[in-house]
Amino acid sequence: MFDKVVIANRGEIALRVLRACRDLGIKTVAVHSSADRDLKHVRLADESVCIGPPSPTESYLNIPAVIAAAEVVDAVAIHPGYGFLSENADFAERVEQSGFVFIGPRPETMRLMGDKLSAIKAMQEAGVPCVPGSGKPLGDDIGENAALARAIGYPVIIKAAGGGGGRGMRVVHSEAGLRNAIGLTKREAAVAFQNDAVYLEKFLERPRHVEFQVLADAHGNCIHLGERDCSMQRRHQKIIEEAPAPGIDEATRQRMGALCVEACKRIGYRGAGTFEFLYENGEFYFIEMNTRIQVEHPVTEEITGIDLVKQQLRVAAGEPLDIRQEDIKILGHAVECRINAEDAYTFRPSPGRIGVYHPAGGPGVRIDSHIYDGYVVPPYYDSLIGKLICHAENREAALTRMQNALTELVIEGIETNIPLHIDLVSDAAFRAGGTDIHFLERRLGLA
Ligand code: MV4
Repeated sequence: MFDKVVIANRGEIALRVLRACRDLGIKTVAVHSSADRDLKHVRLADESVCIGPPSPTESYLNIPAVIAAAEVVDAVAIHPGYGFLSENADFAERVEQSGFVFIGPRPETMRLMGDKLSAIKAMQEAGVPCVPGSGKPLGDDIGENAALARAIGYPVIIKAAGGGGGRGMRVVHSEAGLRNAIGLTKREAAVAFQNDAVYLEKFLERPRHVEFQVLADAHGNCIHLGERDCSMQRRHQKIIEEAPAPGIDEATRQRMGALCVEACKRIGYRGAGTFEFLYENGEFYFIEMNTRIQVEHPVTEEITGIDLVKQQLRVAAGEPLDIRQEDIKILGHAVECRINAEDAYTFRPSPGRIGVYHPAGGPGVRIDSHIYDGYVVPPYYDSLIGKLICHAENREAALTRMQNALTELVIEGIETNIPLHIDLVSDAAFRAGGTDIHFLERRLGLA
C-alpha cells in the first residue's frame, strides 16, 4: 500500500479521503489554498502545504503547484477527489510523468470519456444502450443535419462533445431553430472547451437520472455496485440522491450493471467510475461516464457496505479487487441530502462563520462534513458544507429517518438549504418515488 498520499482537494471530500487513508495506515498530505488553513482535514493531516491564494485557478487547479508539493513532501500518490483536477487527463498524465500514482483511471481513459462523442462510441460498441442520435460530429451541411433531426424526431438536443454535466447544450423544438442552435452551440463550445464538435440526440422530455457505480482493478477485474437515482436537482446541481433507484428491479439492475462491467473490461477501465443514464418509460440511455469518485458515493457505500474510497486507494496501488460480484448484496435503502451554505429558496450563497453546529446522529445516520463550531465558510468555493446520509431497511424508513435527522441537525450563523430538504422529503410526489429531473424546478415554480 502507498506510504504517503497527497489529497488534492478541500472540504468534505478531502476529509473523506483522509479518513480512508487513515484506515489503510497511509500518511496524508493536505495541499490547500491560503483561505483553507483552518479546514478540518488540514489540521488532521500528517503534513500540509499551502499551494496558493484563494482563487481555485491559482491553487486547487494549479497543476505545477500540486505536483511541486507532492515532490517536496516525497509523496507516492495523489488523490484528486471530485471537481477541480479530478477529470483532467493532462493532470493525470503529468502526475504519472512526475513519477506519482494518479488515484483514478489511466489518462487515456479519462480522455476517452472526457470527449462525450468518443464515450458514446465506446459504449455503443460495448452494447450499452445510448440515446438515439447522430453518434458523430455534425457537419456544415444544414440539409444533412435537418434530415438527421427529422429522422430522430423533434425535440432534439444539440450537445458539445467537450461539454458534459449540463454545459454546452441546447434543445431544439423544430426545424426552424436547428441551424441557429447548431451554430450557437458550436461557437460557445469553441470558446468554452476549445473543441467546436457538437452532436445531436433525441431530447428526452421527462427522464430520471439513474447512474451505475463500477469499481475496476488494474488486472481486468470489475464489479458494479448497483445504481443511484439523482433526479432531484436544480441547474445541474444535484441536491438529493438515493440508492437503490425507486422501481428498478433486481433483474434490470443486474442486466444494466453487467453491461457497465463489460464496457469497463473492454476499455481497460481502472478505479471507481459512474455510468450516467437517462431513464424514461422503463428504458435506459447512456449519456456520460464520470471517471472520478462522486459526491453521492456514500449512498452506495451504505447499501453495499463497501468503502469506495478505500477501494480506490487499493486498486490504484495495484491490488486486485477482493470483492466478487456475488458478494455484493443491496441492503435496504439510503438517501443523501446535500447541505449547502445558501439561502434555501433563493439559492444565494451564504458564506460566513458557523456559530453553532449540532450534528444529527443515531442508528443509520451518517454525516460527511468538515464543518465545526466557529468554522468560517469561505466565499471562494462550492457551497457544499456537508452531506447527511440516512440508511434504513426500506425507502419509507430511510426518508422518515431523514426527516428526523434534518430536524435534529442545527447549523447556525449562516443560511443553509436544510428547510428546503425538510420540505422535499415530506413531499407526497417525492415520497411516492420516481420523480423526474424537472421535478424540483417545477415545484419551485421555475418551470
Ligand atoms: C439530455 C437530456 C434529455 N435528453 N439528453 C444534462 C446534464 C448532462 N449530463 C446531460 N443532460 C441532459 N441530457 C437528452 N438526449 C436532459 C439532460 C438534463 C439533465 C440530465 C441529468 C440530470 C439533470 C438534467 C437537467 C436538465 C437536463
